[in-house]
Amino acid sequence: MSHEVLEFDVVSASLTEKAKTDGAELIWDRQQAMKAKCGFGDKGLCCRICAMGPCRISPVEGKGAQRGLCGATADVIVSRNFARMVAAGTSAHSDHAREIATVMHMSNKDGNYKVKDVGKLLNLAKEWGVETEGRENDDIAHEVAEIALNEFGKPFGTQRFITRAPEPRQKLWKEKNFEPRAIDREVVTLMHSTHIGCTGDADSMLEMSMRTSLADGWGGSMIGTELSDIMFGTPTARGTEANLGVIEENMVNILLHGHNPSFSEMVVLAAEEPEMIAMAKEVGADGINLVGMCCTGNEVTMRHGVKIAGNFYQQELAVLTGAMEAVIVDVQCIFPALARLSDCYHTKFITTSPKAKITGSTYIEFSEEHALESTKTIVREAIMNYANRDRSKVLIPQAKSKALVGYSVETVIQHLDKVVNSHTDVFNTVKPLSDVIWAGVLRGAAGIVGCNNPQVKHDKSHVTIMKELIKNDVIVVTTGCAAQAAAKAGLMTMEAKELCGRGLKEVCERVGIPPVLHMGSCVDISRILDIVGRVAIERGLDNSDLPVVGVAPEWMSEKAVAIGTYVVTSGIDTYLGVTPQVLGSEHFTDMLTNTIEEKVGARFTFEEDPVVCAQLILDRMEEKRDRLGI
Ligand code: NFS
Repeated sequence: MSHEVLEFDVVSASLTEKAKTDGAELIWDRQQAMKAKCGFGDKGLCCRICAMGPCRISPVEGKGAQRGLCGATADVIVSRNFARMVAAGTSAHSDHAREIATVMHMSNKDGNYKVKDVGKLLNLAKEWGVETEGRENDDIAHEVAEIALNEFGKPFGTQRFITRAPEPRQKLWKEKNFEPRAIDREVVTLMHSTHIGCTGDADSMLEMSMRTSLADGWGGSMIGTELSDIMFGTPTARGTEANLGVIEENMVNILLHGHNPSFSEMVVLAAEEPEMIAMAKEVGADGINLVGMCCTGNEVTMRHGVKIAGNFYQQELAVLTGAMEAVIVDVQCIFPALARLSDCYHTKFITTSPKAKITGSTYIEFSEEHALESTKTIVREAIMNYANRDRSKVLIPQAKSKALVGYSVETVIQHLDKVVNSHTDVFNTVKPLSDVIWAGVLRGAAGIVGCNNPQVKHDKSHVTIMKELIKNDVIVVTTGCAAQAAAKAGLMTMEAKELCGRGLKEVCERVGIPPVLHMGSCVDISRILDIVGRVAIERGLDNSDLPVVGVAPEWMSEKAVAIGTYVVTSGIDTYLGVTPQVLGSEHFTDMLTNTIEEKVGARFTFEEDPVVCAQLILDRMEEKRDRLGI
């Protein structure tokens, strides 16, 4: 097992020693068994889209096979593989959103699913032209949900939320034919176009991918965020703790892992039920300790302060503590390896979604119709398993950090309102934020997002880039597993202001926020699009004019490819700390990192060294500031 990758995360390192003793296999063991990566796949040059192949194009130009059996070149194969990642990522986020819209459509003030943020419901109803006068909230919610559901398959028109973008951006999308139509349609069209014998032109393939990605960012993801806030509450600032040390020795520990709040919210409710807590006490525990991981962890920490056990890379380690009664999952980012690993301990690995059944897990299907009852059955399984814990196998690392979380756009604006001068300024806008950027107190803003990836050291790139940026007066907003890296590193505390430059430190003190703001899960990158757009609109500019960037230092999933593409297509430069599998096509790589800027005013940068990456970001922000004359 290579310990090099763990160097940055002392907590993880102590547990991997335990894995050896327990005979448990971890990702690092599998990585070693895998040996070298496939050189063709790594460059995006392997094509298995039809059964004439698989075809592999030689990475050396002029030597070996230069075309697949159908004649597809490296450019075509690389671009098709990239497009398919965008399609899959868009599907994942959007299908998640569809589930939220579905429970909203069945919501009822007396049922398990009920509208929590009425104000946000009414705002969205107004935005979508839904009559609200004299109507019950449930009625309005059902109509809004139906409109949202139609965004997936409507035969005509484009995504509704694109009208939230700054006007120059909307104009550009229209001119370039980037306006996303129905979400399902964009995904299907992209899949069709990557079929053998369809698109054989890398430029066109990229453009189609860009349009599909917008159906994610300004479609599925934004619908997911908006409707989740309406149904489960818009996040507000609150305290929590993060890292494996949140697992408790004398409690029934339940790890909630996956993505969809329509499930996790119900688990939170079930675990709070007095009858469940009493049952936990009956089996000898002090109570129930629900902890989160990955994006579902983000959803429930943002709305309830549920503690964060860790990020993507730590899912196996949570089981390895030997103190986890159950790992409850729904969809996405779940290692199938958890089934085998759980067998080394008493842990029950419970899958709940027909979309993510895993061999070797205990499958208890979650029913939205009987949501609370259904999750109570699952929580009961965990409680009953407490007696089976083998205390000789328990090792809970003590490390954990405090963190402030819950910074939705609304909450950020509420904080900004505190510094508004009531004589000269208006409340409820992002103007104070844009003012400090224009005054140079802040040099810019960075959205740092994404996963963990064993190709880089765990959390190192996230934390290094964040620290470099805040030191240089760049405010950081973050989501996904990057946010959890920040929480673990103590960057979401008021004390972290000491790591900032003078300007950002003063902003943190006056506004009462940490320098790194937790904005939620990966679908909540739509919150970042929203706040960037508001600043641009406030200044009468486009996103691409602003000194703001997106960064995915340790990304690994197809969702991240869709996100990076919609962020760039929205006019925001994006920095990737793991190089995507595109280098097999010089032309396609050049499009992503260079010529795409002519189309949308932003581009990708691939840079694996986090310190160099941070410097490139800072340079780019200064370049943007110069262009603005600020
Ligand atoms: Ni995002 Fe969230 Fe984490 Fe990566 Fe997975 S949990 S949706 S894909 S690994 S940040």
